[in-house]
Amino acid sequence: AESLSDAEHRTRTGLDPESLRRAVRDHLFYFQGRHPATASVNDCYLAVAYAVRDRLFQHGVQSLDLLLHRPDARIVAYLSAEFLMGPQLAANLVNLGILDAMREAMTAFPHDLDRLIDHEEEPGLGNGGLGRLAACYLDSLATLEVPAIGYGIRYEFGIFNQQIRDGWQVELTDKWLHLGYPWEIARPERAVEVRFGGTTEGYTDADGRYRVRWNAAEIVMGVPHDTPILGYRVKTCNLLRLWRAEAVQSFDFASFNVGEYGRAVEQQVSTETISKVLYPNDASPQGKALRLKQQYFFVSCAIQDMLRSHIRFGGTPDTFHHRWAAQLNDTHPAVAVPELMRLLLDEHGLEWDAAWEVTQKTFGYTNHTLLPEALETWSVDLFGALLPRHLEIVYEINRRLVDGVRRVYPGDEGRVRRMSLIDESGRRSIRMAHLACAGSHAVNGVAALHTDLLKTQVLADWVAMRPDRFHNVTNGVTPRRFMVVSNPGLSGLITAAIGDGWPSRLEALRELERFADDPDFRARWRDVKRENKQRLAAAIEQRTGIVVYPDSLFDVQVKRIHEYKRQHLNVLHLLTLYRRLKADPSLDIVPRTVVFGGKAAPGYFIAKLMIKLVTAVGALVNDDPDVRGRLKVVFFPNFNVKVGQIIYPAADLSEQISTAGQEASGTGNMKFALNGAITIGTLDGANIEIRDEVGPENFFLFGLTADEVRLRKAAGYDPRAVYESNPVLRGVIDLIASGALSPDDPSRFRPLVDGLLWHDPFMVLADFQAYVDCQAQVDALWRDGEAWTRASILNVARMGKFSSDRSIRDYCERIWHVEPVRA
Ligand code: 7GP
Repeated sequence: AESLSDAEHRTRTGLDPESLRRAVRDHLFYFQGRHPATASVNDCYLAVAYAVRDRLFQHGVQSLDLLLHRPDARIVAYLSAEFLMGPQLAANLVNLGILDAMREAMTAFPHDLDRLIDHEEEPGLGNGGLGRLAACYLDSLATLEVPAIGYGIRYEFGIFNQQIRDGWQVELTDKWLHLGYPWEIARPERAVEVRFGGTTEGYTDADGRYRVRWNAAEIVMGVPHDTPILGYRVKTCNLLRLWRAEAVQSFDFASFNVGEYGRAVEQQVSTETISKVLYPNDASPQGKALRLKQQYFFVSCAIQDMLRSHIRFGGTPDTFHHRWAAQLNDTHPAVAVPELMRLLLDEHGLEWDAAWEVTQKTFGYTNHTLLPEALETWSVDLFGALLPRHLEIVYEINRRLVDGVRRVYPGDEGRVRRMSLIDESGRRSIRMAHLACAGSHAVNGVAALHTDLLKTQVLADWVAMRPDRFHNVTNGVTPRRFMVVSNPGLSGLITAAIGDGWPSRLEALRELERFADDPDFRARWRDVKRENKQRLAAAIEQRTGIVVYPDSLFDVQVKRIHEYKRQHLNVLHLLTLYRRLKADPSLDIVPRTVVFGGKAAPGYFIAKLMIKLVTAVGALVNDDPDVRGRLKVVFFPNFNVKVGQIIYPAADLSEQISTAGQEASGTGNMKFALNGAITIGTLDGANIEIRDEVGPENFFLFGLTADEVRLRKAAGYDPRAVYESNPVLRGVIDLIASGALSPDDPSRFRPLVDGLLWHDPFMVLADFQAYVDCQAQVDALWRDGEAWTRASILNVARMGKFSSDRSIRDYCERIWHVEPVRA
């Protein structure tokens, strides 16, 4: 029970139901101009959001704003081209501790709180794992009371909305701003200028020193938009600061005056294109000029903003790194390295060595993928045309780097070529990962295996030269959003058992272990899961028309669609089950509902074909009288954070089946296990660490290891031979190839089948039998409901390591060297 002083404190700070009710009513009247009786859902949503935002800012004014006046505090700047924040209302209410109070307050209005939460659209300013990780980290930074700002781009259009039409993915524009976005506040008075193109020239300054001036050809304004980020039940409120590109002058008056109205706005349109749309490619950059412009745009805004506040509050350029610890979320912001150098050298007059020391001490670099096609490079020509001064600086960084390599390894020109920032094979290009390594004091991977592979393969030469700069920081996810907000049933049950400290001290979940053998607790655990499955079943029927049964095993794979993630391996298993049932309709099988979800990059043909394959299998299986509802296949459209919050709590089985060595970490794997799903997975990414924590007996392991994959490939992998020697595999492959799944176009899936038979770079066929056998073990455990529930409880109890709070503590200690500041 709450103490009296707590309740008093709430009233005084406007957090009690009566104050909240008044605040919502005021916002309805004064912001929306509506009377409660006639207010629409959106009116009520906006009024509630503003009332909540007021309370966030109240905290914010007391933390970050005051902090800037304290010269000693170090602030984290998380630089990321993507922040996949998810819906804000419920998460903010939970962090403020007023979810119930607001629910009560809203009984006086025509729409209840849950209706408003459901109405909210999310800002989809990210593609997948990397963007969502950034959002989890902001939540944890605030919760741990570490001052931080997330810097990124305020895309007008985020990740596309996915519709499924006739089984195919169709992309629709995401208009997340169309009903108004109440969580942010624009700060036009803090706009900064960003320049592009033009030329550079040398000159001698007043002290007789050689300097460089950049005469740019284009100027763009960056306007910051701030969203407050409140920690869980603390007073720290940090900031997400996203930049929108705006033309310096809306009209070119010269053109306007001669009557060319169209020409007059052209420049404005082209400028504002910079923050127009998020590139929808997960892990395969396109090398387009606009993308480089986006990267430089937000990075330049961020670094200028950081320098400005540092100096305004009494700092000097040479102490910039005392104030700021900046993290590069993959290489998208890597141009921050030459940008900080440029500002320190050209605008603040530092010498090279001093500027370089500040730069290296400022930055850390996190790598998120080993996929060769995902390692960003920019053609030297393009880079030089847009950023001529930065190209000079990159060349100078490289000259010194290469000198260093030659000093340590005389005569080893192969090594020089491999480590150079410039790839000289073919069209010359800048290797952004090398630039990020060169400019950072710390480089990290996102799970133990990934860091090992990074160190022994992709960045081995860098490790040889600077071994102590490499670290592992295993990813984590926020238990506030992914348990408290999205799974109130389970959270309530856990709190009733072990108290309410676990959301900010996730290791405390261990105390659940002693309930794993308690029959009563197990029964309640199952009840919660069943309710969550009913909710998902209703959502599935509403969105796809498919009826599924909550008593079946919910077997779920949601994530971006990619060959390395092997959604097609899952499909091969499904078809294996289907063929068994067709051969013997009276077979006693475990009823399963197999749910898929995820977006495919619009230009990734095979990924889109995989979606069509899933829906085609659904069409074949779902209404087959021989199947009798024992197998259901669902493609849940438009997977995003909001959909995830319905799906993770309802899953029994979590599919984490990437080819070993390919998935850097995975974070969905953590969200599932924290909600009581048991994982079927390979030894890849963080799966390895999850299995170590939950115990091998509570994890379904299958497949080749990363080493075995490598050896098998080196020995000359022949997928055709696997196909020939396995009749079950042959059966399913032949079924797909036969055209039975695509009667209107029998050769539709040929590219997929041929890819598997002749290349199979992700070893789908090699792992097929192990996967099918492992799924049989899943069935066996499922048939023993008590044993399954026990394993489910133990999974949750042992997942404490995967809170993003732990990850952020690791970054603070090992990479950023920052301390919490109590607001
Ligand atoms: C993802 C990785 O694929 C995933 O394994 C990891 O959990 C996540 O980052 C967070 O670390 N990578 C991306 O989302 C991505 O876009 C390209 O990588 C740079």
